[in-house]
Amino acid sequence: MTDIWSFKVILIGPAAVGKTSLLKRFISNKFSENLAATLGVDYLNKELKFSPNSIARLTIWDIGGQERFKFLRNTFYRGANGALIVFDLTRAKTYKGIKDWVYEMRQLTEENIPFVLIGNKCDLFDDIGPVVDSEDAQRFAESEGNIYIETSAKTGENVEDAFIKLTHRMANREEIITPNVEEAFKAIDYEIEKLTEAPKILIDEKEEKEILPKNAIEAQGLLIKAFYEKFGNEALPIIKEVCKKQGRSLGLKIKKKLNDNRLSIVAKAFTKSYDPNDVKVISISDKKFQVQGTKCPFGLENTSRELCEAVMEIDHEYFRTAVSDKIELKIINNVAAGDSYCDTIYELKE
Ligand code: G3D
Ligand code: MG
Repeated sequence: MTDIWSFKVILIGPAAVGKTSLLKRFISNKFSENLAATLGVDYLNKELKFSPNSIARLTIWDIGGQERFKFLRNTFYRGANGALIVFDLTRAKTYKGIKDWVYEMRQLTEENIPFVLIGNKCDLFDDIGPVVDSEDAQRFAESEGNIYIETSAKTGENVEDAFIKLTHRMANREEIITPNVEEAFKAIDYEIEKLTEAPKILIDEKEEKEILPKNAIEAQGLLIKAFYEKFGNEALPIIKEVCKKQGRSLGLKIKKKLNDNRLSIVAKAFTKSYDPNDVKVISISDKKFQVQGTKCPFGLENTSRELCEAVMEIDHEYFRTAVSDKIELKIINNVAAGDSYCDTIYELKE
């Protein structure tokens, strides 16, 4: 059986080092002398057979190195599984800036993603001679647990090799996305949308300024808040009980869909039900899942910690059902209690 993997790869580095040329070479085995400077973000797909039984579907994102595209960086980096970090072997300045690129990448990607450091334009060695210390580049890449390769987009030297090596590294460390799970996620996305968004209430701009629920979850939040305001702490066990049932129902559906009870897999499906702008995954493994959010989907901001805990019974029960009843939930911060963001940890206690 052939394993199919999906990876997002980003191409980063200063302007004019040859990122777009490397991409074109890899995708279509062509080199074009007159590429227009990359405008904003561009991405291309390619299937790569990287071992006898493994195919990777790579989505390769290319960004202009120009400062003026800084605002696109979050989208660009989000969800990347690996990076090619490129400098120009004929311009020392491009190598000096590489640490800043690594730093930026580390800030804006979720985990310690693998990279291949690329010294490009090695075809010009004979004309120009060494401008950058290759051994230093190698040491730097290795100090970060990664590798260094010299390429030429012009002759094609080592270009495919760089992509293959990166793909191996992404596949080797990937505990989160197992083969074909990506396909399963597409199916559950639809399911989750139906469950959590139910018919969207159409509202015009003017009405939106009043507190009107935008979807079923916000409507549920309004009801919960009204109930809590009227009955105070007495309402909490009732809210908790109902939310637990809701979590169990969602958990059973996901369990059936995924047919895999590892925390990492369930957590990944769970995050897909949120707007990626509102949540940030801090860590994800089969033992622990930590996630932060800036917005409460129920609109419970500035109510109380107790109310948040009661409603979070949905998520807790979801994980208990879909993973194991040994899942513990710790709420470190929450916007309901007035914190600026929510921070929660789900841990599998054996
Ligand atoms: P970028 O996407 O990093 O900004 P480009 O870089 O791919 O646009 O390439 C910048 C310039 O370097 C281009 O030249 C391109 O032809 C050239 N180039 C890219 N890779 C190589 C290489 O491996 N060897 C040589 N000799 N040149 C390369 P122009 O003149 O079009 O600006
Ligand atoms: Mg470019």
